[in-house]
Amino acid sequence: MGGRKLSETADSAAGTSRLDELTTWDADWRGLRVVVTGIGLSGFSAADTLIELGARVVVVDARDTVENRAKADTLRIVGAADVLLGADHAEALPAVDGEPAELVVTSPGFSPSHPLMRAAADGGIPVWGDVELAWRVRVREGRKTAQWLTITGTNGKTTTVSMTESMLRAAGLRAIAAGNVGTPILDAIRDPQGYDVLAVELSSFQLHWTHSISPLASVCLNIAEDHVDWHGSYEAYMADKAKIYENTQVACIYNAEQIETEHMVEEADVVEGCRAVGFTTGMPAVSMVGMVENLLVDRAFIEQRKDSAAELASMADLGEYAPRHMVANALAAAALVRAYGVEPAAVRDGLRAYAPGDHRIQPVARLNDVLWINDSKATNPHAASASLSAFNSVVWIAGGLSKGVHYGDLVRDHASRLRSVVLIGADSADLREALARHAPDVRVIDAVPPHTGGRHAAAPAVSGEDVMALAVAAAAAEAQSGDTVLMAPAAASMDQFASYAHRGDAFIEAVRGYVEGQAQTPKEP
Ligand code: UMA
Repeated sequence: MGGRKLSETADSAAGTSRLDELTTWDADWRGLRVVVTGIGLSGFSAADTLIELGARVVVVDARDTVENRAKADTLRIVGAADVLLGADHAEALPAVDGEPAELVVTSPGFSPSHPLMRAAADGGIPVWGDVELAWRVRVREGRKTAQWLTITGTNGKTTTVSMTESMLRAAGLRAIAAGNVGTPILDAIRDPQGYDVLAVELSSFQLHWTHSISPLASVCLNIAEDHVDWHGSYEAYMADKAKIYENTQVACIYNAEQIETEHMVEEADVVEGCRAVGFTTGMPAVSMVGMVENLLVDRAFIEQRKDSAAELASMADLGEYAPRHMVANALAAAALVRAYGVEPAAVRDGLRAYAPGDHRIQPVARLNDVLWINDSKATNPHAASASLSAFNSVVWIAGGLSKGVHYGDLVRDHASRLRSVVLIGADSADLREALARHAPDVRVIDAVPPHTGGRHAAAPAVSGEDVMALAVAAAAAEAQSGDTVLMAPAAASMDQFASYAHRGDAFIEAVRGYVEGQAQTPKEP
């Protein structure tokens, strides 16, 4: 870690002098020609903000849907120069009021290889994400300026950001979890009451398009292969994740059990005086938070850290199902809020108040000594591995959009705990192949038999609800007393479901249907 001046930004293109001045809400944004790409959650809030600031805004989105048309109408009413919907508009950057754009503000989903992003790069037009824009407008006369605590990682971001929010609120602060977790960061920034602290979840996509943010404290929880298709390579994905630490002011928090995150901190340019603080589920060394027996403790933010530790909370404060990675997330959240100055009692109270979100190792039912768990949020191998580790004998429901990742290690590491695997997903060939190679003795069952539409594009479509009902029926037939049926697909959901939440809901509904069906089945005398 080395100190550096904060005025250095990473705007790559030349001629950014006007943009360099735009570092507060009250700066002169009037007439700035901006193309906003995407009219989803973040694109809409970015366009709306820029219009409020007086910029001239053209919005582009490849999808011409009813929902997007309604949003387009709203933006036109509030003053957008133009809104262009449809695939034809996603090829070349439009002009704004007849002149080239001075700035592109993109939604996170647009990858650097997208034609519009390429056009911006070729034309020397800077590209900011909505998070960069939010950072630039966070200071506003007459409003309080929130500090940012930033969180990234392949898994556990949403849990950690929610725990962080809960701890901050327990300390009596006005705080909100924003960013990738769901509330666009610009909506949080524009809240009229303002916040003391923002707990900001940042995806690798958002980090890619972020250049100058300077959080009070930051953490990369862990790193494993994901989103390779978007970033182009694992190395590029890691490099974007590492940006979380840039310009951090007080504490860069790393995972002491994953050396890559420590290396990221070592390489980061941070504000002079910023400290590196580790978190571990083992005994903490000096400048770490960690565990001593069943207590979460702090050896980083207390004066006598050389020879003592402060108790933050106990395992019991984390609730009934607290696998190891949940403890790690709690420790990371604790380190973030301690860097801000939150007292230990608020860490404990925040953990007690925290209710885990749905779809994350969520117990759904227990019947005939079989536990049914929904982990639809396990959209990649790393997350699925964490939940498989928590159970001994598993009927595993898995598969979906693989996003170009590899399944070999996952299957090899967990082959011994698998009773059988029920495959969902329109095409789970990669996972099937890994199972054949690394777990040849484990039975693999297609939830949707191929001839009814599972793996053949020409076959009739099967709804997500039907897929899950078939998967649950197949898993029920496999499961024996003491088993866990775990739906942790290690893949994205969008090939068969609208989202991971839809996939999880379909699972819950199917399990409940199955359980009710069992209750109504007359028992043998
Ligand atoms: N679009 C295009 N072309 C593209 C990509 C997108 O035209 O190549 C358009 C789509 O037609 C759509 C809009 O852009 O109308 C969607 O933009 P987006 O995909 O960037 O999504 P948003 O609705 O803006 O939501 C984003 C995050 N989505 C993604 O990063 C994909 C949300 O995270 C986040 O909650 C929201 O901003 C608020 O900050 C979701 C997510 O799936 C939960 N994140 C990924 C993850 O966690 O793994 C990264």
